[in-house]
Amino acid sequence: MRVAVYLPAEDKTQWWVDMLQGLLPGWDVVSLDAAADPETVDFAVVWRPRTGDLARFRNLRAIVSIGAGIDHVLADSELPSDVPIIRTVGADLTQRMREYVALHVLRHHRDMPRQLLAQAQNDWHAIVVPVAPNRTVGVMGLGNLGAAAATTLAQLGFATRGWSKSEKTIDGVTCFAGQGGFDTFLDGCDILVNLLPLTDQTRGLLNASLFRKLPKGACVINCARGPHLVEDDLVAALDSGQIKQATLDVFHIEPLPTDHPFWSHPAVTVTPHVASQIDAATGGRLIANNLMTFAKTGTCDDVADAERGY
Ligand code: NDP
Ligand code: OXD
Repeated sequence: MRVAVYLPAEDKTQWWVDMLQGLLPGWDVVSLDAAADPETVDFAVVWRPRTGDLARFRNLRAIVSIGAGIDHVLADSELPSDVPIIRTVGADLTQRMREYVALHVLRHHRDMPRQLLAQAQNDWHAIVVPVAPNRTVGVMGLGNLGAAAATTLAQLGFATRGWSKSEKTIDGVTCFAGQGGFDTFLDGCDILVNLLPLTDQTRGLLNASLFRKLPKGACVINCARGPHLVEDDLVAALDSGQIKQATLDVFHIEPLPTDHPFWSHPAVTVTPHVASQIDAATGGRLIANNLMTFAKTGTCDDVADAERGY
């Protein structure tokens, strides 16, 4: 079997080539750019491939996304449409996202930004906040990551809601579904967490109309994809006080340009797409296992539904 690997950073590509080669003895793992005889390549393992990268492999059996999202693969307008896309997911990724969401929800809940501001002014300023059961947190997207994050928040005691496309039942979480449940889900959410995949239906969903449906002073955490957010709408909502604070892990352009206003906005916390970065060794093992299963059986657990976009 031949595997072609691509990540935007050349040194990272070589690192992944070497690691996967070690995990797939007897296979031939090469960098996508160095893949001679493209028609002999069986699998591509990619993060943010360039337009046309995958079309030249005419006999691909599957494409592996080095990540949970497949939007970065589907963004290629020349993508061969009939090749299955395999996500990279697992307990490591879920655990990391639980930690990130818990950290930032608690931070907003306990008003840490204001507490740190008081410290910077040598101000012994006790901020008393409601207890978690009196704070409503909503999680948009109840897949692998959203369901785990919502469960963690419920275990911490928050009044937790979730929203997904289809109906769900999750212990301790009040679940809403579809467009019909959207406004009721948002109404009263003090802290909103986005864990939706990026699709035509979800692009731009974090916008002025949504912010108006939240209580005044709500906080927003976007740890899914940058284009879910209409950036100017967030800045306007922060400036008017409709939204009190935002934590943003993902952006339209990554790395976030050094002159982007989010870097210095007093109500924005920026993290560099690290909410849940699978460690490469764990990711490599997951990918190698999926490739071996797919090569043997023609499928594996983590095949995404490219038509619905996740
Ligand atoms: P899943 O595919 O497992 O779950 C997606 C969830 O979103 C499902 O519950 C689905 O509903 C729901 N959904 C999709 N479309 C809609 C819609 N139009 N309306 C309402 N609900 C919808 O995804 P994961 O949990 O694995 O990952 C979510 C996203 O997180 C990824 O796509 C990626 O973009 C992002 N991510 C970010 C990381 C980071 O470090 N910042 C790391 C990893 C992922 P249903 O169940 O009914 O189909
Ligand atoms: C992913 C990511 O999709 O890291 O896994 O964003």
